[in-house]
Amino acid sequence: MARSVLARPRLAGLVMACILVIPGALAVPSALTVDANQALHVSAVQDLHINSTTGRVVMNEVDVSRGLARFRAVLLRNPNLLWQQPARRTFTDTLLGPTTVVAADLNRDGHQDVVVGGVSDNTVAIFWGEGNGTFSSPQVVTTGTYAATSLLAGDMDNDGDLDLVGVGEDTATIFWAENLGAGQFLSPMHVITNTTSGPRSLVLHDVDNDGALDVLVSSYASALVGWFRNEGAAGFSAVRHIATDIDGAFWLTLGDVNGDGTADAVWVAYDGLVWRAGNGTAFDGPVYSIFEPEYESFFSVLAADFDNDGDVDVLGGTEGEVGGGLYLVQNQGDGTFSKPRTLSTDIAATTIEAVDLDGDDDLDLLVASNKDDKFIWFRNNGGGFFSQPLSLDQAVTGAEAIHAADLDGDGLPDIVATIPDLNLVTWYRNDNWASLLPS
Ligand SMILES: *[C@@H]1O[C@H](CO)[C@@H](O)[C@H](O)[C@H]1NC(C)=O
Ligand SMILES: *[C@@H]1O[C@H](CO)[C@@H](O)[C@H](O)[C@H]1NC(C)=O
Ligand SMILES: *[C@@H]1O[C@H](CO)[C@@H](O)[C@H](O)[C@H]1NC(C)=O
Ligand SMILES: *[C@@H]1O[C@H](CO)[C@@H](O)[C@H](O)[C@H]1NC(C)=O
Ligand SMILES: [Ca+2]
Ligand SMILES: [Ca+2]
Repeated sequence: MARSVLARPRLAGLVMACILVIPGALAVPSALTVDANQALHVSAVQDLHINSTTGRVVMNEVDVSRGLARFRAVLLRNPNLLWQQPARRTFTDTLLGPTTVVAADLNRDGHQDVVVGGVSDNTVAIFWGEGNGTFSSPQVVTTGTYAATSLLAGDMDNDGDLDLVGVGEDTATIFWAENLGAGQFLSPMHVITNTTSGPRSLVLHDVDNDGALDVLVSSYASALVGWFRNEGAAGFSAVRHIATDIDGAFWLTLGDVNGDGTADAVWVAYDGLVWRAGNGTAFDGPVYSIFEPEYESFFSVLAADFDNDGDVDVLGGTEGEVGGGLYLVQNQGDGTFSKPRTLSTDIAATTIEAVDLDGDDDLDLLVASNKDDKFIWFRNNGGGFFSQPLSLDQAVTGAEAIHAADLDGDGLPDIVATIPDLNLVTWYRNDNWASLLPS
């Protein structure tokens, strides 16, 4: 533990802060003094080393390992003591009302491109990436009546390039734009449905194991969680219900909740988080409740292994009259869930995504909060125990979409986001955030 803290260049700062934060935890070496305000000062560090036999951290002949360990625990819980908010990098401020954003290599040059939808003039625009953080000016790929409020990239026609699938909340439409390769898209777009009013979240997954990506959608207005089967050249089937008798469906996601090797559907119902098993052909069996809070309504949900114990947990965000909350419900290994753990009670998550931002092999949490005008992330300290929120950007009126992708080719996920009220598409470079934080 202490060894990795000491391996860092900011050693002196750590030790000093350690003493200031938790003075009681340390034996005080002669080089330390206490001032009238009870602050401790290191007047001279004559010697600071790790004993190679014992592994203990020794300062001026006094063992300070315990103090450092306590300090590390404080930092893990509140890494804001070391965290610095990254600079906002702007793609553009000229597209009107950008809502959704996704990154994908659309022209197969090995670099991530950035696609933005939902602009007020019904365009889907691509910023072509050069793999080093430089992007082209926006290229409008498709115009029409379909303002995308959610976009995903997937190879819908199995020709080896990534196509774009979008939902237009206002036009009851789910469409896909066919990539002809090299960044050209077939016009007009293919319409999967234009009768699903208010489609919200979108998932691409091969539900029936036939090698073609199907399109799953949830719609609050249509009280629908359903999927459209990709039938190849024949287009898409009519909607197939994941469940009927739906009471409100904001957000849908997939994850193998019962560990049988098939993706199950997890969604936000009016009164809580629920799931239903996939069986390799469709969705089947009872709709199980995961968590039903008393005074809040869930808005967003993710299904992933947050505590690294090999099963799929569920993390949901609520939006209340005031504020909102974030809750992790851990899978007990068999599709039953433990009591929820609270990450926050004052963040209303509009968009959430799970991604390992600090390279320690667990899933951190990215949040855009429209209500709180913030982009933030929560660091997973292991075991699904999350840090306090770390600010990526704040005072961003109408923070909407957030998505992680390596935009500059350094192997670390960066963040791309939209702020429709300010006509902004922005990104935040991950310049090795892990090095700013305790490990
Ligand atoms: C390391 O600790 C051991 C056990 O306390 C002690 O005997 C030894 O002298 C220490 N080594 C150094 C270089 O201080
Ligand atoms: C990125 O690469 C392109 C093409 O090689 C080059 O023109 C541009 O200057 C580079 N940008 C940066 C920031 O290195
Ligand atoms: C929906 O799609 C059908 C069939 O393609 C088309 O005839 C109809 O005009 C569309 N409706 C709207 C509102 O776009
Ligand atoms: C899967 O579920 C569907 C829908 O309930 C059902 O028709 C089908 O028989 C099930 N398949 C298997 C293999 O259980
Ligand atoms: Ca294609
Ligand atoms: Ca788990």
